[in-house]
Amino acid sequence: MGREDTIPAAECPEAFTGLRTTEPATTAAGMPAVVSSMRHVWGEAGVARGTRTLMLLNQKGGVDCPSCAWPDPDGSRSMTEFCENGAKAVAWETDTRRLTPDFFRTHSIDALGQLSDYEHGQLGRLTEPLVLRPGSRHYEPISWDDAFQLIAAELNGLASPHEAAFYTSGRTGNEAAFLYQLFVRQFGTNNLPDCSNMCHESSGVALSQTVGIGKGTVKLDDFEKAQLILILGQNPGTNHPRMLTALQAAKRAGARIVAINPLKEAGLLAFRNPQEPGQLLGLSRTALADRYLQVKIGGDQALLQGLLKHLIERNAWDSAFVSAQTDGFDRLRNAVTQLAWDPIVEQSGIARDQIEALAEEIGSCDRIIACWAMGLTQHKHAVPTIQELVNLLLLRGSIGKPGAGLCPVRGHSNVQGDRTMGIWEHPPVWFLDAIEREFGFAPPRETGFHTVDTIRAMLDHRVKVFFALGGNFLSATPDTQATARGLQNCSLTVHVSIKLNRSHLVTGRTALILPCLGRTERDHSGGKEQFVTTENSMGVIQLSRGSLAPASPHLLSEVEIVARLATATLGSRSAIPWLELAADYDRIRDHIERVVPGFTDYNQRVRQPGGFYLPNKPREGQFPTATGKARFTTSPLVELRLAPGQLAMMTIRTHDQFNTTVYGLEDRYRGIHHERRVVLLNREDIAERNLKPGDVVDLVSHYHGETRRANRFLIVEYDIPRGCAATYFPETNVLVPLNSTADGSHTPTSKYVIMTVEKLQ
Ligand SMILES: Nc1nc2c(c(=O)[nH]1)N[C@H]1C(S)=C(S)[C@@H](COP(=O)(O)OP(=O)(O)OC[C@H]3O[C@@H](n4cnc5c(=O)[nH]c(N)nc54)[C@H](O)[C@@H]3O)O[C@H]1N2
Ligand SMILES: Nc1nc2c(c(=O)[nH]1)N[C@H]1C(S)=C(S)[C@@H](COP(=O)(O)OP(=O)(O)OC[C@H]3O[C@@H](n4cnc5c(=O)[nH]c(N)nc54)[C@H](O)[C@@H]3O)O[C@H]1N2
Ligand SMILES: [Mo]
Repeated sequence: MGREDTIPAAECPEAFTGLRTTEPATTAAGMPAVVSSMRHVWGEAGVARGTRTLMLLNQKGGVDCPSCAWPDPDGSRSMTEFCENGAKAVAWETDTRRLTPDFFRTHSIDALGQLSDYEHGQLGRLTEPLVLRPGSRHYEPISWDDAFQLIAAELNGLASPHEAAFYTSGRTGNEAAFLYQLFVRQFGTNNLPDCSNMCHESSGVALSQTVGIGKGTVKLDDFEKAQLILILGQNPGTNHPRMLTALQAAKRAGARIVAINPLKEAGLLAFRNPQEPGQLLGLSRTALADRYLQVKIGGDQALLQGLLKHLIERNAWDSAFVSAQTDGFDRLRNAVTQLAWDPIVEQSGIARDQIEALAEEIGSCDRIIACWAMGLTQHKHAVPTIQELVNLLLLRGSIGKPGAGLCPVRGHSNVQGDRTMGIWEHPPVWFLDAIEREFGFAPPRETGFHTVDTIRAMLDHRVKVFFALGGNFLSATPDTQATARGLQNCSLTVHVSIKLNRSHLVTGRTALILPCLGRTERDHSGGKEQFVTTENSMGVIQLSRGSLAPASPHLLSEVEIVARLATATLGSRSAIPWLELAADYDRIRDHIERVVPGFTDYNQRVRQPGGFYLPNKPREGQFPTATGKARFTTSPLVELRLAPGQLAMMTIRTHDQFNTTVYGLEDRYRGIHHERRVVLLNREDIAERNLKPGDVVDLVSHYHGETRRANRFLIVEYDIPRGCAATYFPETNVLVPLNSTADGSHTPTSKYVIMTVEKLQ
């Protein structure tokens, strides 16, 4: 695609902001993290207000941090149970600046499109519902009632309910999520795409096929009982900083840590715990990874197959566990013994003796935890790769006992809970049956659209109304320009949001922004103090109660927005008392209790300090699969081939962002300062192309004869394997091909974009 037909507002402007590089850090956190936290919180939220909110973060009965889904300790918690990036998330949300309708009167959507993603966040909190009328370039205020009537008229005017799609981002609490999917299903469709489709969907698919549940199996206290912790494709120092405390405790209890990552991430190398005075002052630190394998991008499947081959050829499996608890082992044994070492070494980029040394270490342990995130899930072969990891743990009997198990580290703070609540385009039959029983209507049974299908359907006019409960669909999805065209094809696009983002600027014929309460704010819906509940990465359900005054008196809670939307749209077609439910979230929880297993005495148990764990059979060594056993799987090694000159590019997060929300321009640990338009390349790959650090290049991606282009990136020399490149998400989402998705999970392959660099003349 040329750049002539692009929609400029869809992408962050190309201007450089002033790159400076320093040596990458070899230790995470410590004093710089504390200083950075306070700078953000005091700067944006004010000193007293900001400090008070931070003290409630992740406390029992306080606010569930709106940043990542890492769990809180079950027992006593420290006074400051938050991290630098949680502090930034809170600062961003509790911003004292306001984005009022006046501002939109003087700023068109075209002018706003020229601001950067960072600048959008600095405009402050949205205060009133806004509408962009057909043909207008300016948002203007609209009353809540008129907004709901407008949406209802569009939805009810569709030829079929399947012409609407209802997206969810993973910050939405359980109560709003449950009500939302209920509304969407009573409206008549399962078109419920969500951010999970782009995130841990591959983990869900891989795990449900093998251990019978699409979630992880470890608890936080398993870390201290583990002998060995494998961390693949995850950057916890930035994205789950509180995980470093768990890793530190594990190290002190004698565990060894193995990091598998193309980059030497600071948070995998060493940690200075800000809670410990000596470490805070920089006098000491805890070394983390004992072994660091700088795998090539996409090379984990090969590496894992090499490990399995060595272990099985050395008879190093737990025969009692394998014979009693699993099936499929003989097939796996046959498959791996036939594997050749050359492709394993070639694709992983790791020498055979290193693979064998790690295999020996794994073979000497039976309490192993495997952690992973987007470095494994966003590949074409993500599902088989995660299944090789399951094979590895099953081989060692490392699932279903203390100190061992699978730990897919979730992203958004309630992404796991939203799925439990039924935000899913193909929910299980039992779930729909339970909805039918509880609410007395027949929910649709056909599979709905996931995220990529939604974009395709908007592109060919099969979806005409797009509604988003949170998130930033335009910037988070692959192929930004295609998504932009899809959104523009819609008759109506609606975003429930707390701040302005790019998805509000590239719209359907009519567009609405519905501003809602943030998690840190008091929720007095129905005149009563309400709280919401969330599920963390380890299946703990806990309550979250905001304490700050809302950013504006006009804000509604997400729950109330959904209830009023349902009332306006369904009218007398629905017997569900939506507004009564929204006036007392306990009533929503009573329904959830009767629909979703594991929520017995929900209202009572969630009020207990720390909440409660959902049942998790594999954690107890039971596997709810078709055969009642955990399943070994075999998959052929996927061949990764680059043509001469091509690079495999991963799109990753800096230390100063939450997904598409840009808090600042620093990637402190990687030593990349004040610039996001960078491409990290190996020294030899730079030299081979007659380039040098600081050169400006365009990036061109290649997929089945299609090319996509992102202009103007600065070359940074970095310690990354040959043939690999790294750039920041979302600036390079424009390069991610829409149709390049993971087999079995439809997750965009954001960590393996085949591209070339072109020097500007
Ligand atoms: N502060 C902050 N916290 C966040 C987020 C945020 O943006 N900011 N996002 C949240 C969300 S939604 C999510 S899903 C998580 C994301 O958490 P992560 O998955 O840690 O995030 P990414 O930046 O995508 O990092 C992927 C890591 O995988 C490595 N990697 C990439 N490709 C490969 C590969 O092929 N093999 C291996 N072994 N490694 C690879 C990269 O070098 C990088 O270290 O974090 C959550 N928490
Ligand atoms: N290239 C590339 N693309 C990726 C990824 C990648 O690694 N590389 N990662 C993928 C992953 S893992 C994920 S999870 C998705 C994320 O996709 P999304 O969840 O869609 O994106 P976010 O950037 O998290 O959404 C941020 C927006 O949410 C809104 N928001 C914040 N708080 C609230 C709230 O309390 N309520 C409401 N209603 N809105 C709120 C704000 O307005 C903000 O602009 O992106 C995916 N896209
Ligand atoms: Mo995510």
